[in-house]
Amino acid sequence: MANQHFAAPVAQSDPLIAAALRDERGRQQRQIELIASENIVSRAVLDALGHEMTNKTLEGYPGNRFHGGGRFVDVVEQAAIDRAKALFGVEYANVQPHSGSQANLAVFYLLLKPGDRVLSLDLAAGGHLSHGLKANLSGRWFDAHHYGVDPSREVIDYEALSEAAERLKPKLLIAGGSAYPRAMDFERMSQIARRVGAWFHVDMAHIAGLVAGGTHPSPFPHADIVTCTTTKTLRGPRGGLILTNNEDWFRRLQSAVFPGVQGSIHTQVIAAKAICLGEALQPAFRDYAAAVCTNARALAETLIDRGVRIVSGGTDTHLALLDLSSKGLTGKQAETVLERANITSNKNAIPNDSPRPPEWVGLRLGTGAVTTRGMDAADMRRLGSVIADLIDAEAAGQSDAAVAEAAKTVSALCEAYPIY
Ligand code: DSN
Repeated sequence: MANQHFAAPVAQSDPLIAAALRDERGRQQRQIELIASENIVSRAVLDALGHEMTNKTLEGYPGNRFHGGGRFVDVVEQAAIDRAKALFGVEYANVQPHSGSQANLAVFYLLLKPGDRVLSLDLAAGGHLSHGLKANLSGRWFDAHHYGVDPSREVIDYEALSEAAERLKPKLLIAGGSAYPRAMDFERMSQIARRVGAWFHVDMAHIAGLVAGGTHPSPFPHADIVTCTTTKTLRGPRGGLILTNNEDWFRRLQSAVFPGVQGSIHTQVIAAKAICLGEALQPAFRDYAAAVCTNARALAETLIDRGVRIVSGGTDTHLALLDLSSKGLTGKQAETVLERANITSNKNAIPNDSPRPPEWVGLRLGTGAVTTRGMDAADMRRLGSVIADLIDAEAAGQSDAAVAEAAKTVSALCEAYPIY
């Protein structure tokens, strides 16, 4: 008789978790996902994530491991490294970080000492918590300062950034974030970094797929070091990458990841990373990346036409940031009414927003996942109109009818563009 430890499916062995897994699949099928950090991975990526490779413990790097039995994982990790290098046109890649934050931590471990100064995009201007937020280890251990956006145009104020860099003389200048909708001028930022003797680190987590697909300027050759996640627009598993052309750093970078900030690798995730990087190397991925940006523009323009203010007046990327203050709503109220109609989004700070999340007036929308489902600009105009109806109805305090109507449109779109 088969050993039940190996044979029993989760539905039999753990009904509570099986039900939650089933319900989550149903939720994803039924809802339109507009959270900018999410996407929908391929069946091949899912196959790798659920593979027995997860059983394998390994430390070290391909060909130089601390445990035996690693030859097939070596194949997988070497493929991930080679594909990352080919995709982003760089000399060196470390594919082991468990997340974008871990990748950033390894960069800090490589380049900084506790107390060193960093200069990064303010969280409320679209930055990321791992770039020096006081509540994060990066803000606790480093002397973090922030640059922001020009108050009228709401794009990075490069003059002010340059002045701050001259005054503060940071050791590391960090670009990138979670809610910045515009293309970043990496060349200009690298010039500022060089002038003040700082290293230039780009965290391209949100835009990695757009860089890979050629719809956002690449941080290379301007950045000294680049981190990203493999989720989001790159459409892969939860995990991180570190990329550089600096030969002198590479050996120390390897040690910074392991044993610096991590132990054994997530073997099955590295297989999934290799698959997603292989997918991103296909010509079709360029079409995908272009469609993501076309869709984001169509969504933003529809909302603008309906009187919703969009931070910076539009988007160059996969995301748009709505300012709901003129509608008298918080981001949380908007997030909630959208969710009642099966549209998933998240409240977000906008530049100069309240420090208290419940009072934030921003809502962040991203088009990575809907584009993966196959939706196009016409669908985005339909969706934008539905979202505007929901916001207006919520602002008027009468959202039930709008929610019911919107849910019908969402259901029709989900049926037209099924997943899994
Ligand atoms: N930084 C978070 C986000 O952008 O939603 C998670 O990646």
